[in-house]
Amino acid sequence: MKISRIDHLGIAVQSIDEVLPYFENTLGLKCYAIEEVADQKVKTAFLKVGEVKLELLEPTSPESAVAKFLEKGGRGVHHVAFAVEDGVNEALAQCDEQGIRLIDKTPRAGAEKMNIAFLHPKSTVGILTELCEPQK
Ligand code: CMX
Repeated sequence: MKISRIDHLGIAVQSIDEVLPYFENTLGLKCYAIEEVADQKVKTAFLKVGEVKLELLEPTSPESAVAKFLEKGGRGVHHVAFAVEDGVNEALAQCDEQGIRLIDKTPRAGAEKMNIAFLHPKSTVGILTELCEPQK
């Protein structure tokens, strides 16, 4: 696969409202979008750091993957998202061939008009990994 950049870091939080003052007032970043991704049961807030984005993830349901992560004591960085130039489908096929465990066998719609797919952290040195590309 051809990774062009880190698109974003996903950061799990209990409440976007509670943590935004840290990111905006202390770090001086600006939240430019808030979007709910119903499919993933999360509310997201985006801030830019140069070309890389931070995606704050607040669960909207106890069944959300992010809610489970927080419940089990997970904090902070939840996933790393890589932009793939040759497409998520192609990247997934290559990962599958190499025996990497896929969470998503086909891409699905994520925030910011991206197609996304996750690789299981058990196959990716413990880092929940997202592959993404802009929707066409
Ligand atoms: N990073 C690293 N490891 C993680 C993890 C994470 N974010 N989430 C879970 N794990 C680990 C757990 O620690 C656990 O390890 P051990 O077995 O050693 O204890 C293992 O993975 C299994 O975890 P679990 O708590 O039993 O949770 P599940 O297997 O039910 O789910 C996962 C884990 C990764 C499959 C699930 O969270 C998932 O499908 N994630 C992808 C979707 C997602 O995260 N969506 C939210 C963001 C959406 C967006 O950005 O738009």
